[in-house]
Amino acid sequence: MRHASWFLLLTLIGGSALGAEVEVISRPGDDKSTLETAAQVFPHPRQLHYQQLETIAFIHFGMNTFTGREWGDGSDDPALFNSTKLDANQWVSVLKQAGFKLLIFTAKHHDGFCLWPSDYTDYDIAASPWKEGKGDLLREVVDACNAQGMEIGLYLSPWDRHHPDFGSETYNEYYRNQLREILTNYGPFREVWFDGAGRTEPGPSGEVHQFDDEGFWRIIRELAPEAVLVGMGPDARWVGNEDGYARDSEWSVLPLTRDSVDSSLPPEELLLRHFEPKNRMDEDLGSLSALKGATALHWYPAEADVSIRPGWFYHPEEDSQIKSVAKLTDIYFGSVGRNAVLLLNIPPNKAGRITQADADTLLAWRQHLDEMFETNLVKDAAIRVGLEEVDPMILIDGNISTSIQAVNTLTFSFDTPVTLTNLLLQEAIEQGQHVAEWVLEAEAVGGWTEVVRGTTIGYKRLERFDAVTTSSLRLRVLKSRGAAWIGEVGFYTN
Ligand code: FUL
Repeated sequence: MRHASWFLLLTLIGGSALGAEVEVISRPGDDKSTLETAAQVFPHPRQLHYQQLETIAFIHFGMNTFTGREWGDGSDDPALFNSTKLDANQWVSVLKQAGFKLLIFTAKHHDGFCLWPSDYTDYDIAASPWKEGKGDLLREVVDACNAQGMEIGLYLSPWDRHHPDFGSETYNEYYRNQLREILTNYGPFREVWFDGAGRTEPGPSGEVHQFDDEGFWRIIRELAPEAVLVGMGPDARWVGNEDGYARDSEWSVLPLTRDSVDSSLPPEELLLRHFEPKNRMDEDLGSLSALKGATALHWYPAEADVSIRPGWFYHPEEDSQIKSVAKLTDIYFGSVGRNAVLLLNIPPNKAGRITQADADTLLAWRQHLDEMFETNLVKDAAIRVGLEEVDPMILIDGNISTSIQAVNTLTFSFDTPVTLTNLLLQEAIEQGQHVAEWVLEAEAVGGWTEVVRGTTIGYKRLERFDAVTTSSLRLRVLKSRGAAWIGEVGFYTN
């Protein structure tokens, strides 16, 4: 029953049957064809890697740190940028201890001030007094990440309130040049974050800027092929709020387009040609009714972003408003636990350090999560799918690609009663996202009683509930798009 052998078998009998990150619907408008196609869409390896990071750190640092603003207008004097104890190694070391594996750094925010000495502008760190104009903060961050084994992501704000040509094609050329400059001289980058802000703001000429999105993505695919393009990019989407919470039903398979498509094109080409950058904020993005009318579907998971403080940049007056461990844990359940990646922002202060209070909170939060998920009670269960006994290791080995096909009820029996308060479920998403409804029940005097029920699972589903003590639990998949492959199950007490 090990998924691996099933996967191997399918691999042996032919590639295309396995699906891809983009799939064309053979009979658009037909429900059966739409759902069958949806079941075949699964992540590109770079998207799978990204989803498995679970939590990503975000650093907002720049001109706004010194002016106390959130959105600079691009007129601030570079002389304001100066930091006394700036230490990118401290950032990375705190974030690493807090369990992050990727850090996204704001090399340029909306104010246009560049934190590396750019060949394409004078409005950059070389014009500041920091290190007498010889500093390169992007280099320091990338070096610290590389030295400490942290992956690096790039935030290069498309909206630029300083550049005089914003609003015209000349600015696109500038942005393309800067992308090439950064991706050639720094890296390797694993994510590029395309902010949606400023897409309706007029530039100095009064024109709303028309971004060359496709041109930008193609440069990144060429120079940083492992990087996921997030936000206004086609590989992962902004969840739709800045609170860190995903939807209750968070599907990763979304309509790519309703236009006619050339099905002979490779998935990558279909994606770059047809993807439309826009905010996807509707509550329902992936049910059958949301997919209806699409001609092609793609793997487009959610990323939920939030700051540990009210602002994205550091402001001393917010020192007393650092989110608590309990709040961050709730956010974790509401993002990672709902099939999204959590992007958590931790802004360094003017001195160029993550404050002790932010660091302490982060470490306490991670420790709390580690303790919560330390002992998986499933290890002591006898597990059956229908009547067939299965090896519990398949469901607790931390590897979603060893999985069980939930053709039938999964039953977990214990020799002595267990008490649980938390549930973890994961689908083997390298095969796609299939489960649409499930229920966990416990055996009690008089029969089975419901513990918790939900809709989607996807990469991960986490639930908390009042303590239940029982010797037998069962998981039933009630609705699924084709076969439901369960990669991991966890029962925990805290
Ligand atoms: C938003 C920006 O306008 C904020 O300043 C911040 O960078 C946030 C992550 O994205 O769109």
